[in-house]
Amino acid sequence: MEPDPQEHRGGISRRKFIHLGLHSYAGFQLAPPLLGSLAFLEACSTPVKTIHGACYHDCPDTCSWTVTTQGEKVTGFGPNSANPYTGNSLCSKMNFFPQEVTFHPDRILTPLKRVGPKGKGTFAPISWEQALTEVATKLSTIIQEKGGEAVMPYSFAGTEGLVQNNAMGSRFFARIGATRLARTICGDAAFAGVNAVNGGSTGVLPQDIIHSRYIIFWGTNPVLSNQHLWSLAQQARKQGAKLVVIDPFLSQTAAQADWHIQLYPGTDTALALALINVILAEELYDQAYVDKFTTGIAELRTHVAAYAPDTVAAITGVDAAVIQQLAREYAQGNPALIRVLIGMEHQANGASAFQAVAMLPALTGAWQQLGGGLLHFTFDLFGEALNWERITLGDTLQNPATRTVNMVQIGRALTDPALSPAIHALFVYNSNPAVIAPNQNLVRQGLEREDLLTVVLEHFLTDTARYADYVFPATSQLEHWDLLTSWGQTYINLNQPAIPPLGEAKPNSEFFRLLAAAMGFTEEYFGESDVEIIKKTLDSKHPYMAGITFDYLQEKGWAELQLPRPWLPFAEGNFATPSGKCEFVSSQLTAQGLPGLPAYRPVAYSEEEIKTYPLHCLTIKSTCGFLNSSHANVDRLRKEEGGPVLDIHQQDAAARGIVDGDSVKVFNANGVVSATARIRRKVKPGVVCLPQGFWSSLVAGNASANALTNDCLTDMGEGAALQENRVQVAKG
Ligand SMILES: Nc1nc2c(c(=O)[nH]1)N[C@H]1C(S)=C(S)[C@@H](COP(=O)(O)OP(=O)(O)OC[C@H]3O[C@@H](n4cnc5c(=O)[nH]c(N)nc54)[C@H](O)[C@@H]3O)O[C@H]1N2
Ligand SMILES: Nc1nc2c(c(=O)[nH]1)N[C@H]1C(S)=C(S)[C@@H](COP(=O)(O)OP(=O)(O)OC[C@H]3O[C@@H](n4cnc5c(=O)[nH]c(N)nc54)[C@H](O)[C@@H]3O)O[C@H]1N2
Ligand code: SF4
Ligand SMILES: [Mo]
Repeated sequence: MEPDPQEHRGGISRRKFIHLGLHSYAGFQLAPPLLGSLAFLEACSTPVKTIHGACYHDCPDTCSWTVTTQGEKVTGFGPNSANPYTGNSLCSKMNFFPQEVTFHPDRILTPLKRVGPKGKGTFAPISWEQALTEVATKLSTIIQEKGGEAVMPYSFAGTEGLVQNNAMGSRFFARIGATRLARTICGDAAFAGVNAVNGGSTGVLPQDIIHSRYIIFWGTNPVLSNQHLWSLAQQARKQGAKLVVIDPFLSQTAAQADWHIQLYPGTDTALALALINVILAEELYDQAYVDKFTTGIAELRTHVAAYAPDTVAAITGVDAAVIQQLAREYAQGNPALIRVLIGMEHQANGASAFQAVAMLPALTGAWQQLGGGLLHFTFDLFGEALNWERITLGDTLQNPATRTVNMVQIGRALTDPALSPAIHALFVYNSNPAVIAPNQNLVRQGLEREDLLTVVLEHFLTDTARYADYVFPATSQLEHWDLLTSWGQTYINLNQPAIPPLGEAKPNSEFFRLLAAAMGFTEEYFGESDVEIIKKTLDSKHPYMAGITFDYLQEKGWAELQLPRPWLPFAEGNFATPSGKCEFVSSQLTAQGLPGLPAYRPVAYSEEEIKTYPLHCLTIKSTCGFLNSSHANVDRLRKEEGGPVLDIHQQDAAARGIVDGDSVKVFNANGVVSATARIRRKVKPGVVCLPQGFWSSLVAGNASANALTNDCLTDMGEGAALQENRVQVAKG
C-alpha cells in the first residue's frame, strides 16, 4: 500500500510547514551558529534518512539523485554518485532544486481561482473541494452541450516520470472522449527521419562513445543539453578522438570542438547528401556491408549526383573543400560516430535531414565497430523492456475516431472559428504553452477567450497559468512517486517521495483521480495508486529487466537495463525496417506515397518576404540555466543569463547602425521581441539567434522568442519548424 505522505505531517499547518522547510534547508548550510542550541539537540535525535530519486526533466541525462531528510526537512540533495553514467554531478539548473523549485517562495500551494481579467495573474485561494466541484460542474455542462471533443488536454514532458506525465490524465481524457493531442513538439520529426532508414532510432549506446575516434555532434549542443555524454566524449578525445560540430550557431559545444562546420540553418539534408556524393565518388564506402545489409544504393547514387560539393557549397555556405575533407575524414574515421538529437528537426525539412544523416553509417559500414554508427534515442529499449499496459491504458481506452489537434498548433486550435466543436475547456499540465509553443501572440489570443475554461496544474504562476480560470498546485519530484525511463541513456530510476507534499499540493495523478470522482466516474482504473502503476509497469519478464524489481529500485534507486554486450545492433544487418536492411530508399515512405529518398527542399519565400524580413532567426536552447521555460523564474539563474540576447553578425549589425550591447527589436508579422544585440561571431551573415525559454511576463516588451515563430509543421513526423523564421531587426 502506498504510504500516505499526509500521515507524516503531524498536524503542522501549511504556513509553519513551509517556514520550517525553508528554514531547515538554510539551517543545513548555516549549521554552526545552531550548535549547542536546543534546536540542534532536537535535530540530532531525529533520524536522518536517505531517499533515492531522479531528475524529472525532459533531458537526455536523467540523473539519479539522493535526498537526505531529517523528519520532514530536506537536509541534503545531490547526485547519486553510485550511478556510473550520471555520476557525480547534476547540472547547474538542478544543483539547488529543493530551494529553487520545491521550496521556492513563489510556489503555488493552494488551488487558485481567477478574480481578474485573463492573463493578469490575479487569483484568490479556493479549497480543493470547492475548486473541483466548480470545474466538474462546468466541464459536465461543456461535455453535455458541446461534446467531449470540446475539451482538450495540453501536456508535454514537464515531468518525464511515467506516472505523473500522463498515466492518469490520459485515462480521464479518454473517459470523456476529449480531443486528442498530438504531442509532437520534440522528437517526432527526428524519429521519423531515422526510422525511415533504420526502422527505429536505437543505435549506438551513449556509454560506447568512449570507443569512438571520430565524433560528429550534428545539430546538438551537449555541453548544455547532455552533460554526461559530453564528459564521455572528452574521454574519447583524450584517447585521440577528433570532435566535429555541425551547427549554424557557434554553440558552447561548437566553441570547444576540434572543427566547427557552420552551415546555413536548415541545409543539413544537402550537406549529408553531398557527403554521400563524395564517399561514393571516391569509393570510400564499405562495398561488402552495402551489398549485404542495405537496399537502394543504385537509386541513392543517382539521387546524390545533384548534390556535388560545389552545388552544395552554395546552399550550405560551407566550402566544397570542407565538404570533401569532412567526407574523407568521416569515412576513414575508425570508429566513426554521428550523434544527432533534436536541434535540426526544428527546421522545415528537419526529418529529411535526419533521414539523410542516418544513411551515412551504413554506407561506410561504421555499424560494425563498437563506438561506430549513429547515436540517437534510447527510448525504444525501455519500450521493449517494460510492461507498458498501465501507462498506456488511456490510449487503449481512447475511441480512435476522436479528433486530434497538434500541440504545435494550439494557437490555431483555440482561435479557429471553423473548428467544430470549438475548444471550450483546456487542461494544461507539464507544459507552459504561452512560452514554448510557436506563434505566442496567437496562443495568448486563444487563452484570452472568455468562453474558454482553462485549468492549469503547476508549481508556479507561469505565463500560461496567468491565463487560467483555476490553478491547482502540483507536487514536485521531492513529493511524489514516479518511475523514470530515459530517451538518452539506459538506466531506469525509481523516484520516491522524500517529503510530504508542501501545502495542499497534489500529484497530477491525484488531481485526475479526484476530478474523476467529482464527475461521478466510478471506473476501477481511477482507483489505481501510483505505486500500483509502478509495480505493474516493472512486472516484466523481458531479459533487459533481469533482476530489476520494485524492491531493488527502492533500495538502490537506479538500475541499468541488462542489455547484451557488446552492443552492436546492426553489425550484421538486423534493421527493423520491412526489408530487414538499412533502406536508402525507404519502403515505409514509398508505401505512403511519399518520396523514398530525402531531398533538400528550401521553403519558397517570395522576393517581397525576403526583402521585408531578410534574416533567418534561430530560437534555440542557448541558455544554460533554463530547461525550456523551466527555471526561468529562478532569480539566480535569470541573473546568470541576463536578459534575452540577439546574436547578430557584425555585417548585419553595421547595416542597421547597431553596435554590441544596443537594445534592439526583432520583429516579423507574428510579433516583436526586445533583446540586447551581441556581436561575437556566433552566427553567419543573414542569420540571427535568440534564446528560447524566457517568460514574457519577466522580460522587457512582454514577449519572448516564440512571439516570432510559425506554427507550420515539419516535412515528416508533424513536428514544429520552430527554427524556420524570417525576421527584421532594428535598433531601439
Ligand atoms: N540547458 C538546457 N538543456 C536542455 C534543454 C534546455 O532547454 N536547456 N532542453 C532539453 C530538451 S527538451 C531537449 S529536446 C534537448 C535538445 O538538445 P539538442 O539536441 O542539443 O537540441 P537543441 O538545443 O534544440 O539544438 C542543438 C543545436 O542545434 C542547432 N541547430 C538549429 N538549427 C539547426 C540546423 O538547421 N542544422 C544543424 N546542424 N543544427 C541546427 C542549434 O543551433 C543548437 O546549437 O535538450 C534538453 N536539455
Ligand atoms: N522557439 C522554440 N520553442 C521551443 C523549443 C525551441 O528550441 N525553440 N524547444 C521545444 C522543445 S524541444 C520542447 S521539449 C518544448 C518543451 O516545452 P514544455 O514541455 O512546456 O517545457 P517547459 O517549458 O519546461 O514546461 C514544463 C512545465 O511543467 C511544469 N512541471 C514540472 N513538473 C510537473 C509536475 O509534476 N506536474 C505539473 N503539473 N507540472 C509540472 C514545470 O513547472 C513547467 O512549467 O518546448 C519547445 N519549444
Ligand atoms: S536537467 Fe538533465 S543534466 Fe540536469 S539534473 Fe536533470 S537530468 Fe541531469
Ligand atoms: Mo525537447
